[in-house]
Amino acid sequence: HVPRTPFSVLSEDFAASPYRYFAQLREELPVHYEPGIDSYFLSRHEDVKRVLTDHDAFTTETFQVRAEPVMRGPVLAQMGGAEHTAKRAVVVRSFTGRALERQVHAIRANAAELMAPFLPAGRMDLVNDFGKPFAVQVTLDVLGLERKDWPQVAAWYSGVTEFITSLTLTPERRRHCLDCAEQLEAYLAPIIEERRRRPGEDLISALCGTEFGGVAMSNRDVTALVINVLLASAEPADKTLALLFKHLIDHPEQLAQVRRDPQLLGAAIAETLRCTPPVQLIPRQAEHDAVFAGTVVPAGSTVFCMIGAANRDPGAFTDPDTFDIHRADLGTARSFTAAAEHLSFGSGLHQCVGTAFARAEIETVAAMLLPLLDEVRYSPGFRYREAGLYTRGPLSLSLDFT
Ligand code: 2IO
Repeated sequence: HVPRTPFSVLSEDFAASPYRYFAQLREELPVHYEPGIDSYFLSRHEDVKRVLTDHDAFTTETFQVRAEPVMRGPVLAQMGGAEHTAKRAVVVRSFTGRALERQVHAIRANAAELMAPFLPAGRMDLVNDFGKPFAVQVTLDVLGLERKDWPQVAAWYSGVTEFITSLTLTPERRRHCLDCAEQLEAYLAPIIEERRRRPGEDLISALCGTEFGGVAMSNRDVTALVINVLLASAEPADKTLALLFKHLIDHPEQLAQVRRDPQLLGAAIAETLRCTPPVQLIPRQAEHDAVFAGTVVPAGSTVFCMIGAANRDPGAFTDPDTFDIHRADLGTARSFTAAAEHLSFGSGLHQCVGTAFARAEIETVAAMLLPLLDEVRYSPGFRYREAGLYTRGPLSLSLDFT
């Protein structure tokens, strides 16, 4: 007989197209153990939701090894109690309300400048020509860093991201990632000192002015949260924008509706996030033995929540594999709050702090692009490819327009 190779999230087949495997995983392997990395993978909506919301049973301690070495200190997701509440509030404040209104102006200015050179030719790679520089420049604006530094910051931050989002890492790559993190920290150090002396309206200044328990945040603590925001804001943004356009191009009727009524963009973004979440995995650590679908996950285990699989669970969404901005169970407004049914922003205490910002950012730029990209279509010969197991998105999206 021909032995069947056991399923592995580390296989080339899974990396090429994970969506093909999700139904079978949810039905037959809802608790998949991956021996190569000694971790469990959960794919059912109810199990993922439980892990993300039962904070006592599933901790974020795994970030100590998965993130702290490159974040140079603790990120928000690692904190708890009063410290978490206080520091989270500072970050939330810089991404909502008046601050968000200011940012929308910066988003428009960045987008206009970046798209201009590609408009006369009628061709643009939405990922590499536009999305990536756009995502990083917008984040630099929020942090109060110089936009001209973007290529350098982007290079360092991709090393940091690689460390956090790789399931396996060679010693050489690990060294490279740590080098990137050290250089990013060295770049930030004098800027942090300067903001302590002369604060502005940016997030770095706000963090420098934050006290917890009567003590100002240390350089280490500020650095970690700056890198935290840099990553969380920049890494998923170009992916979400490109995925939104891909879904709309693949569904011309829905594209036409969004063109006629840009108010539908919120729903289109929410449905894009549900169908193809840019962050596919969220790790936690089991505090005690836990049982899922009859399988024991032992205390101390690393558990990966498979967001893409959970979002397509027929127990949570009707006809889950269909992209439909009008789906009755979407709830556009809810999709960007703690009441969201999709899990693309996580759930519970550590749910994404940037949900409102993410919506405003993608909505603003998509509303600018749509009227400029008339008859938008894939460039001749373009072959669509996605990459990534942890964060996932199009490698490129070459578009022609009139
Ligand atoms: C930065 C993975 C891009 C976060 C992480 C160590 C913590 C946390 C996330 C997201 C997105 C990044 N995890 N943001 O999944 O802050």
